[in-house]
Amino acid sequence: MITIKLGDITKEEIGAIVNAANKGLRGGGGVDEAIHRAAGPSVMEECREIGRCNTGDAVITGAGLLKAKNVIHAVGPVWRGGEKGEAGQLRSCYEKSFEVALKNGIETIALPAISTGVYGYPIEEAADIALRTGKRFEDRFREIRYVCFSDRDFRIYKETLDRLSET
Ligand code: AR6
Repeated sequence: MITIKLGDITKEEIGAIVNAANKGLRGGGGVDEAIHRAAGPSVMEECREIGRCNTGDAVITGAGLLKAKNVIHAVGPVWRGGEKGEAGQLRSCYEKSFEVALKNGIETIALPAISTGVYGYPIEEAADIALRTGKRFEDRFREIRYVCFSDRDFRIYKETLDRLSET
């Protein structure tokens, strides 16, 4: 099942939440900062041990003080105009997030709109990739939950899912 909600992903009680991380797994702003702040230091310690993660890939850690059981740190692309392979990289980081979740027996997963904040990816195009990729994995999860942080993003996700469901 695919669901879309408006909210703060750090509050989700779920198998795993996905973080929009950077290659150095060193934390930063946006959802990354919120997740590390809420999780406490253990998640950053695990990230340090892992070291780094390429763009388009994802790694898993525990979730410290969060209600989720795991955090999957996915690295989306920086938007550079759309002709530098960004779409493939964004698709890949969703695929890798789902694959690492499945490998770890996770049946419910919450995801933010990766790359659409600091990294500047246009929300309409990013939502299309996020939801198309989710639909390909839908049967293998109990729930894939997209957590939007603004009314606008929430509306765009809803409209995109409706459109994809029609075809
Ligand atoms: N819950 C759900 N979504 C959130 C939350 C939250 N608590 N906080 C922000 N968002 P961003 P990026 C949304 O900038 O573009 C960091 O510095 C936000 O509104 O967090 O992938 C990292 O360390 C937006 O829709 O991630 C990297 O260096 C979405 O999360 C870099 O930013 C993603 O925005 C990654 O940039």
